[in-house]
Amino acid sequence: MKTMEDVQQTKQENVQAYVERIMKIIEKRNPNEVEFHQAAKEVLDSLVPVLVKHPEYIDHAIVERMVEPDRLLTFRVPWVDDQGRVKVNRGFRVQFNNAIGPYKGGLRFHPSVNASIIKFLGFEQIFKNSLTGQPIGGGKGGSDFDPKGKSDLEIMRFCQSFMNELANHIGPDVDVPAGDIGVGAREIGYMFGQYKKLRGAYEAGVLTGKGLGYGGSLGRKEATGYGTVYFVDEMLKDNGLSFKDKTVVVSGSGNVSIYAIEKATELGAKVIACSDSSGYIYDANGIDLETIKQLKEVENKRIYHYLDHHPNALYMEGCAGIWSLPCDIALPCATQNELDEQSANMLIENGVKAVGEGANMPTTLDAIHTFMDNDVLFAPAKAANAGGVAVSALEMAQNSARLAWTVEEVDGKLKQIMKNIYQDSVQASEEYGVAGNLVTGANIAGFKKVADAMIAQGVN
Ligand code: NDP
Ligand code: 2IT
Repeated sequence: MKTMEDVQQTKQENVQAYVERIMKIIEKRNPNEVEFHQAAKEVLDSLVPVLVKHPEYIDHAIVERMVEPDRLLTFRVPWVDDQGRVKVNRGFRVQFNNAIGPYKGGLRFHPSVNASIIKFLGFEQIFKNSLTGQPIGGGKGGSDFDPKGKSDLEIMRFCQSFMNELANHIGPDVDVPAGDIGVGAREIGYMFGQYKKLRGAYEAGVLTGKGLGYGGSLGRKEATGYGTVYFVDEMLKDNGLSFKDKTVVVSGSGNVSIYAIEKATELGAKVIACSDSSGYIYDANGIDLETIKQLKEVENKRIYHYLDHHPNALYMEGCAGIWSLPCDIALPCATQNELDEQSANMLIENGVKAVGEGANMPTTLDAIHTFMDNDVLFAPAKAANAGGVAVSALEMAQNSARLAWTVEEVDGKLKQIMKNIYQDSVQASEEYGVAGNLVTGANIAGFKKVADAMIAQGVN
């Protein structure tokens, strides 16, 4: 006779096989899109326990529907450089899922951008946005345009041309883009200006990350980095630890990194290293953030210029070497797959206690497993870096109400949101039998809300 355990085992195996079949379909339909496959695999593997417990999600083909975007737009972006030459880039917007709110997600301008990268980011955004507790769906976009070395006027002409097409597909209740790599307040300003011109109307809530003088929210610039540190702080506290007197390594030196460094330092940590795509700096005294801000936010210079101001610091070529530095806490805040298994092993040998993903998918799947197998506390991106998009949703709320909240109000809400995400992820991990695994916990918590909304709204 079959025992209850046998029945459970069979169910588990059936669901595992079902998930593997969906993974095969994804690989066949989206050939060569390795980043999208990676993001989908991580989520699908973690959904097995929730699908075993809730077969209705299988009956309603929720996973099959979620992995296929509502639409993927690609378009030509022609622009004229300062020498009068015509250039052509490719623009993207993926509108993945709007079951719980308008599509929402950043725009990335980087030469590596392609359909795979935009789809991995858009897919993850569905679950991240759900975790924030705010009414926002999942989307993402960008272009293979390289902002490096471009003049301000070239950036403006590119942004205007990009918006000439994108404006046909977005709106405050439709799809609300924001920044990501290579897109900050300057680019959002140029795109907002063009959208306003094309619409002949002031629709403040169409973009977030706007300047403070025209509808931006206090605290948005800092939100992703601060939020990551708030989340990691919750995780540390839950395990009897804190940032106080810890040695921290933060990769990157862009928007997320700068404000992660700022908050970690405020909480008593010493951040000893950061990087850009060329290399990393190490300052045994703790990084002087004002110098980084001046170099990256004002002068647009490479990170090695830190040594012009701090000659005792060290600069090393190549960004991955940053993970060879001994530290208690590692915060990858630059880009996808920047921390591989070899780097994970180096960090573990050097005694790392916690890793928090400020960037999207910075840790490879092998490296995640290595951290977990070695009991390193691991804060996954969808949960840990959700503070940026959460404050974007607060910016939308302020725009709708035609109000501007104080920085204390926004930061207080951000802190509470990060706490809630941590608790929801922990609770889901316990409920589904993988206590302590925040990757699975966050994926399940984000998934369920969207899945339930999709069932309620019928097949579409
Ligand atoms: P920025 O453009 O401000 O900074 C990006 C940083 O990462 C720079 O230091 C850049 O170096 C480095 N970097 C970019 N690409 C690479 C690469 N291929 N290899 C090595 N280093 C690289 O972007 P953000 O700080 O906004 O974004 C960083 C990460 O955080 C991304 O993964 C993004 O998706 C994620 N994120 C951002 C949010 C936001 O609100 N901005 C919200 C949630 C997640 P260099 O200047 O040399 O290119
Ligand atoms: O990856 C992300 O969450 C972002 N780039 C921020 C998106 C947003 O809409 O604020």
